[in-house]
Amino acid sequence: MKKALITGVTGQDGSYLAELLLSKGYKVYGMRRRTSTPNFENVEHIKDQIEWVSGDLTDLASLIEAVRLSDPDEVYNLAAQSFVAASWPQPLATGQITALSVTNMLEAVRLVKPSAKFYQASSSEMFGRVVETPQKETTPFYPRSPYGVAKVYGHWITVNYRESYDMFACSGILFNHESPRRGIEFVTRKVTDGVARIKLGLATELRLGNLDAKRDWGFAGDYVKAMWLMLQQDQPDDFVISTGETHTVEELVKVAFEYVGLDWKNYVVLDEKYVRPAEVDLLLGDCSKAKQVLGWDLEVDFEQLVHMMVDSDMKRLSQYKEMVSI
Ligand code: NAP
Ligand code: G4F
Repeated sequence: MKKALITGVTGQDGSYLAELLLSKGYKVYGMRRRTSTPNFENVEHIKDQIEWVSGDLTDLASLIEAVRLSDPDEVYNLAAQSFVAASWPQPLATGQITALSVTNMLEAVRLVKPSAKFYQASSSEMFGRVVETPQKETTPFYPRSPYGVAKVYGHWITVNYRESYDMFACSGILFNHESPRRGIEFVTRKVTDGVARIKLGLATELRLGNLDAKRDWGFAGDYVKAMWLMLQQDQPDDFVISTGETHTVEELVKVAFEYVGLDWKNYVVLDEKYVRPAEVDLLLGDCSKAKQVLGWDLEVDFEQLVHMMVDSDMKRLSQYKEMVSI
């Protein structure tokens, strides 16, 4: 039985990855940090199948202990301060958690189990003010947020440990991926939650920032398969994972509102509060290397993804509405 350690297992990707690895017969160790009010929402259905280890990315001793306890064949480093907008008001915390802590995790693996295969969650946000389109593995980085800068550090330190210590360390440069388990602040989920609230009479408007930004949005359930595939190769390498399609935030809004029979123009209010100090205007990934080398492909397209998320929020909020009206 293979053993995997996942950091960030309670997040969107961690929960889908844990499901995937459990279905493949892995023993899954999930690392979570202590919080006053624990949140297992994304993993409630598999909570009892996960071996829980306590650890905080910023605390090397706890990571060493997590690696020692789990003795993993594979380590998936998914934990991060992952919300771009929060990285301007909290640049230092973002740097500690999303950048420097990658070195903590790599050190823990190097010291305790250097033969373990290591996956680092890199991001298309590193391309920022893009210097070529579509973006691929060789496209230079130009990050536009403290989060993007932190991810560039995480990316290069992973490459550096691979080259310095001959560790099997891979970096997945993943473009935006979403699901019903996406955090509520991210634009896709904010929109599908907002659409459901308006449809059910729980809200009258949806306040958003820049509607012109373009993103390459895929389904998280498809993307975690690529993470696993990267660690099944003979040689460690870095891969772009994307859909190869880009859509504006306005298109996202239109598809979501139309799905429930509403015209978005009657409900969306532009609010400066959600406009960022520096924007990433366009992301569009070229994942031909992953298709060729990993044999990876998508199953869910953009419309199916938005519909899936609206359906899920409609269901959740209908149940809530019924409950409060009893
Ligand atoms: P997410 O839902 O925000 O999950 C982040 C996870 O990290 C949560 O479980 C969180 O735990 C944990 N965490 C945060 N700080 C921690 C700390 N100091 N110590 C231990 N755990 C900590 O993120 P996601 O969307 O699943 O993304 C997974 C990874 O991929 C992240 O590194 C993200 O930056 C990267 N990424 C995401 C995308 C995307 O589109 N989703 C694209 C490219 C890259 P708490 O519940 O305790 O906060
Ligand atoms: O959903 P977002 O907050 O995601 P963003 O900034 O692209 O970052 C996500 O994808 C990255 C990969 O490229 C990950 F590394 C990162 O961890 C995260 O998962 O915003 C998407 C776009 C932005 O252009 C933003 O300005 O939507 C625009 N937007 C417009 N109104 C909004 C809003 N974003 C949010 N969150 N909230 C708004 O009201």
